[in-house]
Amino acid sequence: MDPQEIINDLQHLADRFDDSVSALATEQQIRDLQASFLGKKGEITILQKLLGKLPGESRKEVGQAFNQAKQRITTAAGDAIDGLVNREASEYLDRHTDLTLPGRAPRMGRMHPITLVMYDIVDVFVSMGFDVALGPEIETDLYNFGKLNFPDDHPARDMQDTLFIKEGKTLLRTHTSPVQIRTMLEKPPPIQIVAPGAVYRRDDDPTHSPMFFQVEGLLVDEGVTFAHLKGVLEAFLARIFGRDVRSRFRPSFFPFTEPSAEVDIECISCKGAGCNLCSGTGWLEILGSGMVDPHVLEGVGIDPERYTGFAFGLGVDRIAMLRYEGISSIRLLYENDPRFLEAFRR
Ligand code: FA5
Repeated sequence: MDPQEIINDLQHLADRFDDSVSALATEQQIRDLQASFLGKKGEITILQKLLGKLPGESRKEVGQAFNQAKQRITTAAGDAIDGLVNREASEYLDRHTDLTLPGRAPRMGRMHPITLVMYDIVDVFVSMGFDVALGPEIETDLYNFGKLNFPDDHPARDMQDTLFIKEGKTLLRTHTSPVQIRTMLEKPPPIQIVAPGAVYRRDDDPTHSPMFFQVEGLLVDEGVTFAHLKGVLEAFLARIFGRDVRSRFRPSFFPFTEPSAEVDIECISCKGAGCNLCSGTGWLEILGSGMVDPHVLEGVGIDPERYTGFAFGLGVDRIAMLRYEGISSIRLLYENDPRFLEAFRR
């Protein structure tokens, strides 16, 4: 047989495959057609048996033509099957997609109630001219206690059950007051800062959490008096709880302030009559404050004869619980149950 004739036949076979495959409607039909060309008894397989009878010099050329024809048929069969699958998929989507259905809104994240309250608190002080200062949560014993006038063996150190990292050296800060020390060591007066952040204590009950948030305030300048402290805090309480909230300053003790006062507001639940929330007292404690102790000023190189200052530290969680009445346990603020958090939209 003439080698050129075989090459022509192969081309015609591949063309015929192309023509026939485009009319087929199922994958099985395509596979059957492919087998009738390339299978054991397929037309190309039978033709290939002639290859051995060809003169040696033309075998190579004809062999290549066989390979090309087989390749064309295999590729065309694959393409035809892909086309069928795509067509079926888009027909399925056409049948089952209802473009008139409303879309599904993505779930939006929102700010945590503690963050919301913390921002509100900081905003009030910033509007009064305070700058924001930050400090590390892993603190030295020296800044958390020593420089704040807690003597080594003073029982005041036990007042705040401390989570030590290295006893006597490093710890998780128990309050935001060390930011006072860092700020005063960094720059001379006038100083007017608020320091928000997380603090840690060995505390765990419905109103105390092992990790909670405080906002510290510090103002140091010439001629600062207790009247300034009272004025700033009363203005702050009016902004956060409303103009008519009653407050009282109660004498207290902190090693780093003298005199010291804790500030209570009239119970927002019973309006002073006495209830469970205020343990029957009619008042709720929300912050500690006082005039910066002259020893503390001296310890950071500020002349206490020239400068005086006031400081305060408030519990953000406590304010959040009062603000959003109905938060009965501080733990709710830290469990991060989405059903609880979704209630605080803004
Ligand atoms: C202090 O931490 C002082 N550093 C505050 C201070 C600053 C006084 C500057 C004077 C000058 P105290 O331990 O009372 O003080 O804590 C302050 C507030 O933090 C409390 O009024 C309370 O609202 C809140 N608080 C204390 N412990 C917890 C706790 N475990 N969980 C949640 N809130 C707490």
